Amino acid sequence: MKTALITGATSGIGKSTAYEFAKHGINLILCGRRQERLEELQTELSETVKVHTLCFDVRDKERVFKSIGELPQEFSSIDILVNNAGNAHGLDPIQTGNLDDWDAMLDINVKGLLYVSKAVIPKMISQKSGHIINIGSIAGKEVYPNGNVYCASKHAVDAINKAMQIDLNKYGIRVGAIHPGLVETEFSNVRFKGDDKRADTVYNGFDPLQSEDIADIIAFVVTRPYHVNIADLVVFPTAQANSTIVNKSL
Ligand code: NDP
Ligand code: 8X3
Repeated sequence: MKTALITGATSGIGKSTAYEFAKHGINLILCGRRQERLEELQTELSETVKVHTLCFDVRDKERVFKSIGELPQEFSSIDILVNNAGNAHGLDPIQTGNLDDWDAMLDINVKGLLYVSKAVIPKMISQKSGHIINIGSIAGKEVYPNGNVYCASKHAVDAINKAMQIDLNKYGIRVGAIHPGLVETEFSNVRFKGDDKRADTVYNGFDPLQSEDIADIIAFVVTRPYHVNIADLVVFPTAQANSTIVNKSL
């Protein structure tokens, strides 16, 4: 039985991936900051697979390394890492951007992903196998108005994904990124700091992706034969052509 560590498992894409992996019999290490949500997931998913939860902020270097370094024996070898934790904070032009938002996006989406990866990779190297899925974004392939620092953080994820593919190649570790377009999750509620009305407008008038759509793809990616590595995948809702063109008349 395989074990997967999923960051950002308390909501959206990470949460749906936890449910999808459980259906495939994959044991779970679920991470996030919201302890209550982690407990709810543990109660529910433990009926199907073994579940361990880790409550930490990915920005907290020490907690990240301690938590992953001190995993109980039955969870200590990790076959799959889903680097999913992340968010956009704000949507402002570069000249008026909020410095705390910038710090949050770069510290969580980029540095947090690096810390978790550095804590997990030695385990995969010693096992001579492993699979890292980096959740990027279309914002890591294009830049859109007012997306500036979020786009920079996701371009960094795209670069880190490619770098991991090169550096980990000799260890037989699979590395790939999935870059979704618009997925209806708590993403926009976080981006607009709890302004739920504004968040809803992002997904109104068309059929956006749901977190289950991405989870389904992640499950497909990790269930391919070991010689198959899906390296880089962009996924849009049908109504979306790129970051700025969304057909709301369908
Ligand atoms: P959600 O807001 O629903 O989920 C974000 C998850 O990240 C939560 O589980 C949250 O958990 C976790 N998280 C956020 N900050 C931290 C932190 N500092 N430390 C630990 N965990 C953290 O959004 P999505 O599911 O949509 O986002 C998941 C990923 O998908 C992100 O990387 C996002 O950039 C990417 N993405 C999203 C798209 C979309 O349109 N929704 C499109 C393309 C990419 P908690 O608060 O409990 O810590
Ligand atoms: C999330 C998709 O277009 O809001 O990464 O940046 S977008």
